[in-house]
Amino acid sequence: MSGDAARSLGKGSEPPGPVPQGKIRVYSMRFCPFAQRTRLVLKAKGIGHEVININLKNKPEWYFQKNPHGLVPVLENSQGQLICESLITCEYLEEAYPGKKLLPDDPYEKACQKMLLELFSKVPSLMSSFIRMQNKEDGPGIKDELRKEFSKLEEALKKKKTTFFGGNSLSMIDYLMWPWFERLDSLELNECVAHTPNLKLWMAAMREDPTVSSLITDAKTFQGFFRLYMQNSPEACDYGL
Ligand SMILES: N[C@@H](CCC(=O)N[C@@H](CS)C(=O)NCC(=O)O)C(=O)O
Repeated sequence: MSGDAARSLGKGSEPPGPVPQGKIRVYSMRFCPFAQRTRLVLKAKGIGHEVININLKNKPEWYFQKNPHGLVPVLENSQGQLICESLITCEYLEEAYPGKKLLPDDPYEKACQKMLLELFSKVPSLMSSFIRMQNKEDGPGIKDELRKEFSKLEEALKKKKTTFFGGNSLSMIDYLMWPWFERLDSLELNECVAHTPNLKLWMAAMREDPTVSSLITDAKTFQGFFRLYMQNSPEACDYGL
């Protein structure tokens, strides 16, 4: 079975066959925020796709032929073309598929989305440091750093006076940032957005979006995954299935 909630493939598994005509495949992992970007864009644009989850703690040998770095996400199309790196996959989907447009045509507006992504760019590594933190005493420092990064995004929203980062409707930049905000609750990092009212309103509006809400994972499940992942358990990627 392939799908968002399919068990992951690990060492010793058979590589999946060619991608059927008219479909695209994403190699993913249920809890990966980078792969979530790609899955959000696939859903938002209504692109017919299949999901193959990879066990990142027990990777299939064949997966390195899809991505020599062994990371998810990777897209594979029916011509056998492979696209890796979450931002590149999202841009590819936007260009290769019609349907709902997620990026503006206007070059300036497009540049604005890229500048916002730059403002956001430290958040993934800060959150990853928080998850991997060995020493609890490092927590307050990382939280301070996150507060600073969220203040920059708060300022951007305040200046723009819109609900979403690209305007009054949701666009690519919102989907690209969302997965890390979804995880704040499970990591008990909500205090880092206590001082950013506009960002909190944005988070609430994001949860209302049908694409976002269809891919939401509850905090308890994330916590179970994080615990096993940090123990390098081969069961981590299938937590809760
Ligand atoms: N820069 C990459 C990062 C992707 C990434 O770090 N994915 C993680 C899972 S969230 C991964 O595949 N980890 C496997 C590993 O580190 O071996 C992107 O944007 O796609």
